[in-house]
Amino acid sequence: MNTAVTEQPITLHRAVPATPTAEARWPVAEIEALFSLPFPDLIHRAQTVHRQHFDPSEVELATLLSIKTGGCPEDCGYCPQSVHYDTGVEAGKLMETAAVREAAEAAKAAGATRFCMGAAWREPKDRDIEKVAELVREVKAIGLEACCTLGMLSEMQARTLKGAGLDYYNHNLDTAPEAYGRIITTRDYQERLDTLEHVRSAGMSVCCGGIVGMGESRTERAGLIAQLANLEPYPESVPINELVRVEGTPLADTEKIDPFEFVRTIAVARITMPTARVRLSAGRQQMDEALQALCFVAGANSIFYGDKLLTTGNPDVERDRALLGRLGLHARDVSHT
Ligand code: SAM
Ligand code: DTB
Ligand code: SF4
Repeated sequence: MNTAVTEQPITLHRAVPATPTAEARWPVAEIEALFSLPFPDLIHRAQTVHRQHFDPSEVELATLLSIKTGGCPEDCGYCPQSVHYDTGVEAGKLMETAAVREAAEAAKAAGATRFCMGAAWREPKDRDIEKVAELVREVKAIGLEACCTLGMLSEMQARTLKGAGLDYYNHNLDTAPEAYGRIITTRDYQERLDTLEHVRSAGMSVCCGGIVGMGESRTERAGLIAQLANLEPYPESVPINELVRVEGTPLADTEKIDPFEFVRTIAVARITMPTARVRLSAGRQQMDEALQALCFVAGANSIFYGDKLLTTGNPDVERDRALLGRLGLHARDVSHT
């Protein structure tokens, strides 16, 4: 494929450079200043912004399904699905359509409105995209919002998925540019930004966030949020994951992040990306319910819903329903929109 000829220089959605410039909407230093606010002040600001744009008692329920598990050639230091680490995750094939349909129907029946299909690929092959496009059509026919996370995507592949009805594409920046090389060596930051560009130019909504608790500094956490918040436009969906420390991965023994620092990260994401769905993502199984409640107060308004993430556990649906009930929160309902 002659990409040199077909690729246009695109400036519209370009992220700010790693070193912030005067034009950056959110300089890293300003984001760090938010992180440093007294906790009640930070939460108050986040709640105020949240209430300007959302019903503060509404939470989106998104169900994840690993449609192709394990055997990934990338070396992401957090990931149990990388071939580089011995984590006990077995490599599988792409799931059959009927099994995916069944999982999507079950997610819908349980109350989810978004269904996210994840594959342990560095990048899909064109023939994989054809198969995933079929899965997207199935999910849309059930009446769910569809999201995929399949690794790096070319512009053509993004267009094919958009044509099949894909609403969101998830591709995380994971961490700040300066921390990135400590975590992943097999693809660079710019390649991630390029995929986001392809998703945008195909007309899909962007789901992009990162992981905290990988041993990064507060400045680096602020650097991740700056990258996200300075995307033009910023992502519609922002998953904030706490590292799930999986035995066998290089990050398994990383010190656990202070829970209040995790809440601060959610609040700062809410303040800097006011209209985004901020998702309290991986790591909930390791959190107590009071901490999750604080995350909702800090502006999180989406969760992964279902007893499994991709390969690791997540609270079961009864427990989540009970938690939302105890907090007086309700699930987002898209049937009238
Ligand atoms: N292979 C594709 C890719 O990396 O782009 C898609 C699937 S990958 C598992 C999606 C995201 O899951 C990663 O970018 C990372 O943010 C998150 N993730 C993976 N392992 C994790 C872990 N142990 N803890 C928290 N988040 C994790
Ligand atoms: C995201 O930001 N978090 C999800 C989803 N996007 C694909 C994945 C979390 C994976 C946690 C580790 C696992 O279960 O394998
Ligand atoms: Fe592969 Fe994605 Fe895991 Fe990285 S995060 S090893 S690309 S499955």
